[in-house]
Amino acid sequence: MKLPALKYTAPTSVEEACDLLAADEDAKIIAAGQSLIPIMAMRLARPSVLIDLARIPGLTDIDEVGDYVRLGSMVTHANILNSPVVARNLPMMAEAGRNIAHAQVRNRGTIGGSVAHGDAAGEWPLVLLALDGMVEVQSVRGRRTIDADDLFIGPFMTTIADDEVLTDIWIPSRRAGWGYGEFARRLGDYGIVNVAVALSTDGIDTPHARVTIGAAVGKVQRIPVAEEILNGAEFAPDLADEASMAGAESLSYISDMHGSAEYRRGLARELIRRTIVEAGVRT
Ligand SMILES: Cc1cc2nc3c(=O)[nH]c(=O)nc-3n(CC(O)[C@H](O)[C@H](O)COP(=O)(O)OP(=O)(O)OC[C@H]3O[C@@H](n4cnc5c(N)ncnc54)[C@H](O)[C@@H]3O)c2cc1C
Repeated sequence: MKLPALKYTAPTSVEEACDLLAADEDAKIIAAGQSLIPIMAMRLARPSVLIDLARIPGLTDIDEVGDYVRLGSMVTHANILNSPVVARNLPMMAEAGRNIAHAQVRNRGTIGGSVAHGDAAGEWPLVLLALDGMVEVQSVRGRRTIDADDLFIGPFMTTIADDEVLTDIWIPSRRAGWGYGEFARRLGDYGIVNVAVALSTDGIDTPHARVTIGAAVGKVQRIPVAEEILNGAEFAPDLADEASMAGAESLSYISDMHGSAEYRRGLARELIRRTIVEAGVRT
Protein backbone atom coordinates (compact mmCIF):
# COMPACT_ATOMS: atom_id res chain seq x y z
CA MET A 1 0.00 0.00 0.00
CA LYS A 2 1.27 3.51 -0.75
CA LEU A 3 1.92 5.98 2.05
CA PRO A 4 -0.65 8.70 2.56
CA ALA A 5 0.41 12.24 1.59
CA LEU A 6 2.47 13.92 4.32
CA LYS A 7 5.12 16.57 4.93
CA TYR A 8 8.79 15.86 5.58
CA THR A 9 11.32 17.93 7.46
CA ALA A 10 14.97 17.39 8.42
CA PRO A 11 16.02 19.68 11.31
CA THR A 12 19.71 20.23 12.06
CA SER A 13 19.46 20.42 15.87
CA VAL A 14 17.63 18.56 18.64
CA GLU A 15 16.08 21.89 19.75
CA GLU A 16 14.60 22.41 16.28
CA ALA A 17 13.23 18.84 16.29
CA CYS A 18 11.63 19.50 19.71
CA ASP A 19 10.03 22.74 18.45
CA LEU A 20 8.60 20.90 15.43
CA LEU A 21 7.20 18.13 17.66
CA ALA A 22 5.66 20.67 20.05
CA ALA A 23 4.05 22.59 17.19
CA ASP A 24 2.06 19.63 15.80
CA GLU A 25 0.70 16.78 17.90
CA ASP A 26 0.50 14.54 14.82
CA ALA A 27 4.18 15.03 13.94
CA LYS A 28 6.39 11.95 14.28
CA ILE A 29 10.11 11.33 14.39
CA ILE A 30 11.63 9.07 11.78
CA ALA A 31 15.02 7.39 12.28
CA ALA A 32 15.52 4.89 9.44
CA GLY A 33 11.82 4.13 9.04
CA GLN A 34 12.28 0.36 9.36
CA SER A 35 9.29 0.07 11.69
CA LEU A 36 7.55 3.37 11.07
CA ILE A 37 7.17 3.12 7.29
CA PRO A 38 5.49 -0.33 7.33
CA ILE A 39 3.21 0.87 10.13
CA MET A 40 2.26 3.90 8.04
CA ALA A 41 1.75 1.77 4.95
CA MET A 42 -0.70 -0.36 6.97
CA ARG A 43 -2.43 2.87 8.12
CA LEU A 44 -1.71 2.05 11.77
CA ALA A 45 -0.03 5.47 12.06
CA ARG A 46 -0.94 8.61 10.09
CA PRO A 47 1.55 11.32 11.01
CA SER A 48 1.04 14.73 9.43
CA VAL A 49 4.76 15.42 9.23
CA LEU A 50 7.89 13.29 9.54
CA ILE A 51 10.82 14.78 11.45
CA ASP A 52 13.99 13.12 10.20
CA LEU A 53 16.88 13.08 12.70
CA ALA A 54 19.52 12.14 10.12
CA ARG A 55 20.98 15.65 9.78
CA ILE A 56 21.43 16.33 13.49
CA PRO A 57 25.11 16.12 14.43
CA GLY A 58 26.22 14.13 17.47
CA LEU A 59 23.47 11.50 17.41
CA THR A 60 25.72 8.88 15.78
CA ASP A 61 28.52 8.96 18.39
CA ILE A 62 29.55 6.10 20.69
CA ASP A 63 31.67 7.28 23.66
CA GLU A 64 33.10 5.89 26.86
CA VAL A 65 32.06 8.28 29.67
CA GLY A 66 33.38 7.15 33.06
CA ASP A 67 31.80 3.77 33.82
CA TYR A 68 29.20 4.18 31.07
CA VAL A 69 28.99 3.80 27.32
CA ARG A 70 26.92 6.56 25.73
CA LEU A 71 25.30 5.75 22.39
CA GLY A 72 23.59 8.45 20.32
CA SER A 73 20.08 7.47 19.26
CA MET A 74 20.96 7.36 15.53
CA VAL A 75 23.78 4.86 16.01
CA THR A 76 23.03 1.91 13.72
CA HIS A 77 23.12 -1.76 14.70
CA ALA A 78 26.16 -2.16 12.40
CA ASN A 79 27.96 0.77 14.12
CA ILE A 80 27.44 -1.01 17.45
CA LEU A 81 28.75 -4.33 16.16
CA ASN A 82 31.82 -2.62 14.67
CA SER A 83 32.56 -0.45 17.72
CA PRO A 84 35.74 -1.20 19.72
CA VAL A 85 34.19 0.74 22.67
CA VAL A 86 31.23 -1.67 22.69
CA ALA A 87 33.43 -4.74 22.17
CA ARG A 88 35.61 -3.72 25.14
CA ASN A 89 32.91 -2.60 27.56
CA LEU A 90 29.66 -4.26 26.55
CA PRO A 91 30.31 -7.75 25.17
CA MET A 92 26.65 -8.66 25.82
CA MET A 93 25.65 -6.01 23.30
CA ALA A 94 28.04 -7.37 20.70
CA GLU A 95 26.68 -10.89 21.26
CA ALA A 96 23.01 -9.85 21.17
CA GLY A 97 23.47 -7.64 18.10
CA ARG A 98 24.69 -10.57 16.00
CA ASN A 99 21.10 -11.85 16.16
CA ILE A 100 19.56 -8.75 14.58
CA ALA A 101 18.32 -9.50 11.07
CA HIS A 102 20.80 -9.20 8.21
CA ALA A 103 23.50 -6.80 7.04
CA GLN A 104 21.11 -4.59 5.05
CA VAL A 105 18.85 -4.10 8.09
CA ARG A 106 21.77 -3.67 10.50
CA ASN A 107 23.32 -0.99 8.28
CA ARG A 108 20.30 1.32 8.61
CA GLY A 109 18.27 0.37 11.70
CA THR A 110 19.03 2.49 14.77
CA ILE A 111 19.26 1.82 18.48
CA GLY A 112 17.07 4.84 19.22
CA GLY A 113 14.37 3.60 16.83
CA SER A 114 14.53 0.14 18.34
CA VAL A 115 14.24 1.39 21.93
CA ALA A 116 11.52 3.98 21.16
CA HIS A 117 9.54 1.39 19.20
CA GLY A 118 9.57 -0.85 22.31
CA ASP A 119 9.24 -4.18 20.52
CA ALA A 120 9.37 -6.99 23.09
CA ALA A 121 11.39 -9.05 20.59
CA GLY A 122 14.00 -6.31 20.03
CA GLU A 123 17.52 -7.14 21.19
CA TRP A 124 18.42 -3.61 22.33
CA PRO A 125 15.47 -3.06 24.69
CA LEU A 126 16.36 -6.35 26.43
CA VAL A 127 20.07 -5.55 26.71
CA LEU A 128 19.28 -2.05 28.02
CA LEU A 129 17.04 -3.54 30.71
CA ALA A 130 19.42 -6.35 31.70
CA LEU A 131 22.37 -3.98 32.02
CA ASP A 132 20.39 -1.43 34.03
CA GLY A 133 20.83 1.35 31.49
CA MET A 134 18.89 4.56 30.98
CA VAL A 135 17.84 6.86 28.17
CA GLU A 136 18.04 10.62 27.90
CA VAL A 137 15.19 12.45 26.20
CA GLN A 138 14.62 16.10 25.29
CA SER A 139 11.54 18.21 24.61
CA VAL A 140 10.63 21.92 24.76
CA ARG A 141 10.14 21.30 28.50
CA GLY A 142 13.81 20.34 28.95
CA ARG A 143 15.83 17.14 29.33
CA ARG A 144 15.18 14.12 31.55
CA THR A 145 16.50 10.61 32.00
CA ILE A 146 14.38 7.47 32.22
CA ASP A 147 15.75 4.30 33.82
CA ALA A 148 15.27 1.16 31.74
CA ASP A 149 13.23 -0.24 34.66
CA ASP A 150 10.66 2.52 34.07
CA LEU A 151 10.80 2.59 30.27
CA PHE A 152 9.05 -0.45 28.79
CA ILE A 153 5.44 -0.56 29.94
CA GLY A 154 3.61 -2.73 27.39
CA PRO A 155 3.66 -4.11 23.87
CA PHE A 156 5.25 -1.36 21.73
CA MET A 157 4.72 1.08 24.61
CA THR A 158 7.35 3.14 26.40
CA THR A 159 7.24 6.09 28.79
CA ILE A 160 8.86 8.39 26.20
CA ALA A 161 6.24 11.10 25.55
CA ASP A 162 5.05 11.88 22.01
CA ASP A 163 6.81 15.24 22.05
CA GLU A 164 10.16 13.92 23.33
CA VAL A 165 13.24 13.12 21.26
CA LEU A 166 15.35 10.22 22.51
CA THR A 167 18.89 11.57 22.19
CA ASP A 168 21.18 9.22 24.14
CA ILE A 169 21.28 5.71 25.53
CA TRP A 170 23.53 5.19 28.57
CA ILE A 171 24.64 1.69 29.54
CA PRO A 172 27.01 0.89 32.44
CA SER A 173 30.09 -1.01 31.28
CA ARG A 174 29.93 -4.70 32.10
CA ARG A 175 32.80 -6.89 31.08
CA ALA A 176 32.01 -9.87 33.36
CA GLY A 177 28.99 -11.68 34.77
CA TRP A 178 26.84 -11.51 31.65
CA GLY A 179 24.91 -14.03 29.59
CA TYR A 180 22.76 -13.70 26.49
CA GLY A 181 20.59 -16.42 24.96
CA GLU A 182 18.22 -16.31 22.02
CA PHE A 183 16.17 -19.01 20.37
CA ALA A 184 15.09 -18.23 16.79
CA ARG A 185 14.30 -20.59 13.95
CA ARG A 186 17.18 -19.10 11.90
CA LEU A 187 19.95 -16.67 12.87
CA GLY A 188 18.60 -13.23 11.97
CA ASP A 189 14.91 -14.05 12.53
CA TYR A 190 13.26 -12.38 15.48
CA GLY A 191 13.73 -14.56 18.56
CA ILE A 192 10.92 -16.72 19.93
CA VAL A 193 12.51 -16.41 23.38
CA ASN A 194 15.34 -13.97 24.27
CA VAL A 195 17.03 -13.94 27.68
CA ALA A 196 19.72 -11.64 29.09
CA VAL A 197 21.31 -11.98 32.53
CA ALA A 198 23.67 -9.72 34.46
CA LEU A 199 25.20 -11.17 37.62
CA SER A 200 27.30 -8.97 39.90
CA THR A 201 29.44 -10.48 42.59
CA ASP A 202 29.71 -7.77 45.17
CA GLY A 203 32.13 -9.77 47.26
CA ILE A 204 31.79 -13.39 46.31
CA ASP A 205 28.92 -14.29 48.63
CA THR A 206 26.40 -11.63 47.72
CA PRO A 207 25.56 -11.70 44.03
CA HIS A 208 23.04 -9.28 42.59
CA ALA A 209 21.17 -10.56 39.57
CA ARG A 210 19.14 -8.99 36.79
CA VAL A 211 17.37 -11.73 34.86
CA THR A 212 15.39 -10.46 31.86
CA ILE A 213 13.27 -11.94 29.11
CA GLY A 214 11.87 -10.73 25.78
CA ALA A 215 10.10 -12.03 22.67
CA ALA A 216 8.11 -14.73 24.53
CA VAL A 217 6.23 -12.15 26.60
CA GLY A 218 4.37 -8.92 25.79
CA LYS A 219 7.16 -6.55 26.81
CA VAL A 220 10.79 -6.94 27.79
CA GLN A 221 10.75 -7.53 31.53
CA ARG A 222 12.74 -8.63 34.54
CA ILE A 223 11.94 -11.94 36.24
CA PRO A 224 11.85 -11.02 39.96
CA VAL A 225 11.20 -14.60 41.10
CA ALA A 226 14.43 -15.79 39.46
CA GLU A 227 16.39 -12.78 40.72
CA GLU A 228 15.28 -13.40 44.32
CA ILE A 229 16.55 -16.98 44.21
CA LEU A 230 19.96 -15.85 42.93
CA ASN A 231 20.38 -12.77 45.09
CA GLY A 232 22.42 -13.12 48.22
CA ALA A 233 23.39 -16.75 47.64
CA GLU A 234 26.76 -18.00 46.47
CA PHE A 235 26.36 -18.91 42.82
CA ALA A 236 26.07 -22.63 41.98
CA PRO A 237 24.57 -24.37 38.94
CA ASP A 238 21.80 -25.90 41.13
CA LEU A 239 20.61 -22.39 41.83
CA ALA A 240 20.26 -21.78 38.07
CA ASP A 241 17.93 -24.81 37.87
CA GLU A 242 15.80 -23.52 40.71
CA ALA A 243 15.72 -19.94 39.42
CA SER A 244 14.85 -20.92 35.86
CA MET A 245 12.07 -23.33 36.91
CA ALA A 246 10.44 -20.84 39.26
CA GLY A 247 11.14 -17.88 36.94
CA ALA A 248 9.65 -19.54 33.85
CA GLU A 249 6.53 -20.55 35.81
CA SER A 250 5.97 -16.98 37.00
CA LEU A 251 5.45 -15.46 33.52
CA SER A 252 2.52 -15.10 31.09
CA TYR A 253 3.53 -16.05 27.56
CA ILE A 254 2.26 -14.97 24.18
CA SER A 255 0.95 -17.53 21.73
CA ASP A 256 1.16 -17.07 17.96
CA MET A 257 2.03 -18.80 14.68
CA HIS A 258 5.65 -19.20 15.86
CA GLY A 259 4.77 -21.17 18.98
CA SER A 260 2.19 -21.70 21.70
CA ALA A 261 2.48 -20.24 25.18
CA GLU A 262 3.30 -23.72 26.51
CA TYR A 263 6.09 -24.17 23.95
CA ARG A 264 7.54 -20.81 24.90
CA ARG A 265 7.37 -21.65 28.61
CA GLY A 266 9.45 -24.78 28.00
CA LEU A 267 11.98 -22.90 25.88
CA ALA A 268 12.17 -20.10 28.42
CA ARG A 269 12.88 -22.52 31.28
CA GLU A 270 15.90 -23.97 29.51
CA LEU A 271 17.16 -20.69 28.05
CA ILE A 272 16.95 -18.92 31.42
CA ARG A 273 18.91 -21.78 33.02
CA ARG A 274 21.64 -21.77 30.37
CA THR A 275 21.96 -18.01 30.39
CA ILE A 276 22.26 -17.83 34.18
CA VAL A 277 24.97 -20.53 34.07
CA GLU A 278 26.76 -18.59 31.31
CA ALA A 279 26.68 -15.40 33.40
CA GLY A 280 27.81 -17.35 36.47
CA VAL A 281 30.81 -18.81 34.63
CA ARG A 282 31.80 -15.31 33.52
CA THR A 283 31.71 -13.69 36.98
C1 LIG B 1 13.38 -7.08 7.80
C2 LIG B 1 13.61 -6.55 9.19
C3 LIG B 1 14.10 -7.41 10.15
C4 LIG B 1 14.34 -6.94 11.45
N1 LIG B 1 14.84 -7.78 12.40
C5 LIG B 1 15.09 -7.33 13.64
C6 LIG B 1 15.62 -8.17 14.66
O1 LIG B 1 15.89 -9.35 14.45
N2 LIG B 1 15.82 -7.65 15.90
C7 LIG B 1 15.53 -6.33 16.20
O2 LIG B 1 15.73 -5.90 17.34
N3 LIG B 1 15.05 -5.51 15.26
C8 LIG B 1 14.83 -5.97 14.00
N4 LIG B 1 14.31 -5.13 13.06
C9 LIG B 1 13.97 -3.76 13.48
C10 LIG B 1 15.03 -2.80 13.31
O3 LIG B 1 16.21 -3.04 12.71
C11 LIG B 1 14.89 -1.38 13.83
O4 LIG B 1 15.69 -1.24 14.97
C12 LIG B 1 13.50 -0.97 14.24
O5 LIG B 1 12.58 -1.31 13.22
C13 LIG B 1 13.46 0.54 14.42
O6 LIG B 1 13.67 1.09 13.16
P1 LIG B 1 14.30 2.49 12.92
O7 LIG B 1 15.54 2.62 13.69
O8 LIG B 1 14.34 2.69 11.45
O9 LIG B 1 13.23 3.47 13.58
P2 LIG B 1 11.90 4.07 12.89
O10 LIG B 1 11.16 2.99 12.20
O11 LIG B 1 12.25 5.26 12.09
O12 LIG B 1 11.12 4.52 14.21
C14 LIG B 1 10.47 3.58 15.03
C15 LIG B 1 9.63 4.31 16.07
O13 LIG B 1 10.46 4.97 17.00
C16 LIG B 1 10.25 6.39 16.97
N5 LIG B 1 11.59 6.99 17.06
C17 LIG B 1 12.67 6.67 16.30
N6 LIG B 1 13.75 7.35 16.74
C18 LIG B 1 13.34 8.11 17.77
C19 LIG B 1 13.99 9.04 18.64
N7 LIG B 1 15.31 9.29 18.54
N8 LIG B 1 13.27 9.65 19.61
C20 LIG B 1 11.94 9.37 19.76
N9 LIG B 1 11.27 8.51 18.97
C21 LIG B 1 11.96 7.89 17.99
C22 LIG B 1 9.54 6.67 15.67
O14 LIG B 1 8.72 7.83 15.74
C23 LIG B 1 8.73 5.40 15.49
O15 LIG B 1 7.56 5.47 16.28
C24 LIG B 1 14.08 -5.57 11.77
C25 LIG B 1 13.59 -4.71 10.77
C26 LIG B 1 13.36 -5.18 9.50
C27 LIG B 1 12.86 -4.21 8.45
